Amino acid sequence: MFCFQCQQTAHNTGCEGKAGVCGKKSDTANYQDALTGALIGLARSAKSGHKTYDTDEIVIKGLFTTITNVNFFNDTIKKLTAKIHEERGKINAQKYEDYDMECLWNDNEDIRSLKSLILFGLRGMAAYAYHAMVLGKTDDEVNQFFYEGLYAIGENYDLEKLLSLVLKTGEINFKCMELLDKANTEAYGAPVPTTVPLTIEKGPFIVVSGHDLYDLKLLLEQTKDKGINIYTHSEMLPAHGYPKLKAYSHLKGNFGTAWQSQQSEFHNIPAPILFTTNCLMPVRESYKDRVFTTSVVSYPELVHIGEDKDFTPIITKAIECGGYEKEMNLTGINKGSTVTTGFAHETVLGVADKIIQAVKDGKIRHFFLVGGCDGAAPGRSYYTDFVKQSPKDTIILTLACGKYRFNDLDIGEICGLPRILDMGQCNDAYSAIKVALALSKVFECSVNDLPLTLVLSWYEQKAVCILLTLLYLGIKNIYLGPTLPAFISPKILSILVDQYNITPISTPDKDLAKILG
Ligand code: FSO
Ligand code: SF4
Repeated sequence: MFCFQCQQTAHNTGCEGKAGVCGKKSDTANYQDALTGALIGLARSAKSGHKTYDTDEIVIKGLFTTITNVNFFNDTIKKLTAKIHEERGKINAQKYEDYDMECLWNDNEDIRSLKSLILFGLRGMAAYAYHAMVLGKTDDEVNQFFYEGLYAIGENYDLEKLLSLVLKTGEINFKCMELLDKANTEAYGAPVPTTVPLTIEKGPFIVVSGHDLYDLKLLLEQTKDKGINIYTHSEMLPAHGYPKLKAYSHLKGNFGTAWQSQQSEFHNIPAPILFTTNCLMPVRESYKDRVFTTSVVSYPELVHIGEDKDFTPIITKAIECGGYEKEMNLTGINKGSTVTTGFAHETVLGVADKIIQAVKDGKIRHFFLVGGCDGAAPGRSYYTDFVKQSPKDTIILTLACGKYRFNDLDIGEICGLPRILDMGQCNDAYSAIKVALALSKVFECSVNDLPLTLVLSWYEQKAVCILLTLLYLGIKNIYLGPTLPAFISPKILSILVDQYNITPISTPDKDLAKILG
């Protein structure tokens, strides 16, 4: 096996041998490579063939399946690969070969770097396209680009051509995030500021993890009036801000913190957990019988909820487990007992006048977007310290699971606004971009001249496509950590540093002094 697609890759060079740091075994990694090679074969076939909605769906599912911490089950990966081959035959009578991923892993390091940026960006974007697709929203330009990008990986393109495709991945991902934002807000309403308890009430409950709001909505419907409470976990937290999800009185609060703490937080939990997407970690014995998967997530021996979305096995398990006997105060990592969410673009832009006046009056000196993914690397305490040390006249915008490092801190308010504003899941980077673009219009300057700095943490491939979107939009001076991606070669890094001034994080004091100085 060879895999270097995520931040925790071994020695920051690549996972090899019997298993990856995430627990993905070598045979699973090899099956995932075969699946990706088959998708490139399908893209070749689509070039002169006639792809359909089914083809798009298979491509999106296939790419999503290979994201870090999504699928650990060889059977489902092999079945999906067989479906891709079948589809290839359906859309084009001529037989196109699969691509051998070894060619990519052994290519010249700069070509490999650019092709990896495209491939990993496509994987991240596929997750967003998938969530929009289940809500009935698709976009031809987005779907078409999956084929263009996959096709390019199998071709001998030069650096210049690949670099332009890297930026195009960012451009199309912006459209894809916009599509998902539209899908979510049309289905569930625009998020509103909401306080979310971290306490768990007594009695049966179900924990829902991942990003898929549609799965959550279906589960809320099926558990209505059954005496079972529902708690979000990790990236599902922002669901509490959506009016049509908030309306369910049994959507009670949030369980636990970020994904990488699940093995200890789920230890002996008296309730089942549903994983709708990543980040699923290797499942421990103490809660193995209570983990359920759905959609593209799967793991050997766990019960998988199929396309009929009949959650009866989880409901039965919740009643069997019974929940806690009394209310449990499971506080956040900084010991806070509530968190807030729901500060998406509509809400923030709704108080734009107030924000603009506060900037003009010198009451808000600077905005930081401290967001991205969390992970187990020790260096990630940087983000907690950064927020703790940020001056009182600064606002912290945040999104994705990296927020758990600080979202339960009480760092006060400015002009009636909390200093920490949670804009949502990772895909809600769209909200942050919308706010930044709106502010740049008001202040008649470029986004790069706003009193705004992006301090980002990355872990998996959704962060890659978001980073590419920011680069496509010409956003400079991004601080990135906890380490730089192993798949970016020194030459490609120097291009990114020259053109965009991407800066690795150092220490909170030094970075704050540099930014505010
Ligand atoms: Fe986190 Fe996992 Fe949302 Fe990722 S839960 S790490 S970037 O899946 O997608 O932020
Ligand atoms: Fe390693 Fe990350 Fe790949 Fe898992 S997904 S095998 S941890 S690089």
